Amino acid sequence: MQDQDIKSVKTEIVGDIALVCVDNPPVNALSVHVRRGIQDAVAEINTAQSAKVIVLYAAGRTFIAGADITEFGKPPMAPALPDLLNEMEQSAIPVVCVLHGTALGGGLEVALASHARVGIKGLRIGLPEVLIGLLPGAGGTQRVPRLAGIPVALDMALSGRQVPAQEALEMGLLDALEEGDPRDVALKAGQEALDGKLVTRRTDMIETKPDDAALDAARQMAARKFSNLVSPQRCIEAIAASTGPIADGLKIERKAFMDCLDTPQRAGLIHAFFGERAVANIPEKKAPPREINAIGVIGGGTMGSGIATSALMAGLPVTLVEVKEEALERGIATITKNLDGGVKRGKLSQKQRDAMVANLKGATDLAAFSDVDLVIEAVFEQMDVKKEIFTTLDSVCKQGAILASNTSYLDINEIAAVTSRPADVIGLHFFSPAHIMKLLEIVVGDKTAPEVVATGFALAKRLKKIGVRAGVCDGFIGNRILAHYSKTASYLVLDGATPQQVDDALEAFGFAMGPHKVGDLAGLDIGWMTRKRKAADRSPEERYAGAVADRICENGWFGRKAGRGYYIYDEGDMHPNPAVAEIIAKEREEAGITSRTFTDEEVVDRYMTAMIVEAARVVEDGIALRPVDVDVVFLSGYGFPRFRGGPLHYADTIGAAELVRRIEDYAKEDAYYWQVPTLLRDMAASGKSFDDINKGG
Ligand code: T1G
Repeated sequence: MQDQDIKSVKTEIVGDIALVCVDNPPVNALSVHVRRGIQDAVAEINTAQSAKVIVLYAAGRTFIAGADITEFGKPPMAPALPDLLNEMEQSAIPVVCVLHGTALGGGLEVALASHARVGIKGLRIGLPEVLIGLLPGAGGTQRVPRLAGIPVALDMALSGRQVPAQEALEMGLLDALEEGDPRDVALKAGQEALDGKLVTRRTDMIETKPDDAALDAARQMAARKFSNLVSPQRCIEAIAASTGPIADGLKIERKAFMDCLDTPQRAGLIHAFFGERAVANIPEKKAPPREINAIGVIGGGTMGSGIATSALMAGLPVTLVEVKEEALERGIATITKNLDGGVKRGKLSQKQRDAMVANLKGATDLAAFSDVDLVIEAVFEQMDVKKEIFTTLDSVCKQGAILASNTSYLDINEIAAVTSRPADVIGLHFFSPAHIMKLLEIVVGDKTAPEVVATGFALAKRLKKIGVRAGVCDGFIGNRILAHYSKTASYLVLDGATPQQVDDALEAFGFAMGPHKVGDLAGLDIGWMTRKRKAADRSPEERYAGAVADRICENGWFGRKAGRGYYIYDEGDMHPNPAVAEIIAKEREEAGITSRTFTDEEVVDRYMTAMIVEAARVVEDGIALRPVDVDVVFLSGYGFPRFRGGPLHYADTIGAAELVRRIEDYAKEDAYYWQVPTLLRDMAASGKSFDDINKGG
């Protein structure tokens, strides 16, 4: 046994019971030293016959939460988990597992290969491998069907959901449910196994009941819902094999697992997993966050009511202020409707919803904020209106209260400058619908205090959102990059593609919705206002991208809410708006453009290259701390396909040199729009990747 193994896995003999405890913080991941420690412990107890039952449990906040994801992509180190679990299953001395916290993936598979499973109240189990581009790779596809049937295995392995302990007990994946400290429960379970009260048996000796109907239904669902992903179908194939001898099924599972381990989408999904945690690594990490016990929201429109809903769902009391009574009532009605939606979707109980509504107060005077700890302003995107509000807030709010703006692009420094407390001013940019979207851009002004930044991140965690630190510029991270690459979609249409082709190509790439459909959904008038706002600043060298959209808006066709935009929305039916084709033809004629065809690949290449160009500039300018911060913004706020890991992770699959070549090629058509960012040129010269930069390279 190696030193590290001794530290991670400890054996304690108590009478005829051998307690084997895994202790590998923070989540008892199955790192190689844990696997070796378990293997040695089980072997030694069998050799020495030092006990009549082995009980495996874990220290800390959770039982084993899975394989050590940081080991993926590195050379495998023995023992491989499947081999360890087969040895454990064949142990002559019965092995009982005691589970607490979140027993996930390989952690659940360890339990499934033991001879009985005892859960501790509050336990959740799951097979989340599909969420990181994999499938259960250590017997989960073979042992869950034996214990709980094929439908349960399909549900858990294809959804990756966490199953509460009581449900797991009813499924047959747990043999008992206890309360108490893991070691105490382990001792009790060991004694009950010795007394025959807890029945132990080998899972591999149980036959799986065939269920072809469930398998066929799963195949059809996966083809529809996961058309871009590899592992779901491979997972179904492995579960189907569980009706045969376990040795054969394990071989099929292993082959499928190893194939998926090598896919770019496994790399993309794991990059997303760690990225969502890396973004909390900010310079202000050590600053003490301020206590937030009550929040004020100004503005009961779509954003304000969404933000208020999000805060109420996190258990925070909210005071909503609107200028007029009827606007206030409308805001409160929207919030109540949002909460009722949560009940309908099974996210909230009626009791929880009622408590949240009771936690909401309304007022039409900013003086109502005299005692709140944080105010979030969500009114018109007009600087003079915001300045007026922040001037008043500065006088009515208590010392130490944080004043935040939900602005999506305005200058936080300019807003802070009208107050006597610029250190307490910050941007909290939510994404609509604010009570659903995970992303929260935390915009840090020049004078924002470190503890105010830390408070923004603590608030994000409390609201179950992903906070990403952003510097001050027009559009911060996401909208600044969007403003750039959305022009490419317009240029493609002006030069020969159709809006539908652009949408279809990008949806095939993995976007949930193409840019023209997104525009129709959000409202084309928003972009129209932005173009007007920016008209004065637009360089004469820039090719105007808004002509077609302007003509559409001039007809009042603002998209879905107007019944038509790029598409016509007719009672559930949606099809291209023929008038748009006429507008495009006219704009081409007026601009003297001879239209050309584009392949779908060219559409994707141009669109993604434009996104990468501005994303590189955002990193270069220090608006985003790292490339991974840009990835997380796009994964959690812009519908970027998660299996691709985000725009700059995707850029690494192309490589800086090829990107520079592409940009220089496109620049022959439009040297102003297509310019190589310095960072990208340096990376092409040094051979560095964005991941190297993430790692501090
Ligand atoms: N491997 C390595 N590190 C992990 C990890 C893992 N599986 N899970 C979490 N961490 C790190 C995480 O990066 C963070 O690090 C810290 O632990 C706390 O995590 C063979 C192949 C368990 C529900 O997919 O879902 O088993 O930032 O912030 O919010 O078939 O972590 O502190 O440095 O998320 O309390 C399957 C993934 C693996 C579970 C806890 N298992 N983890 O949530 O804490 S594949 C998973 C989670 C597998 C087998 C296959 C969550 C959590 P740092 P955290 P949390």
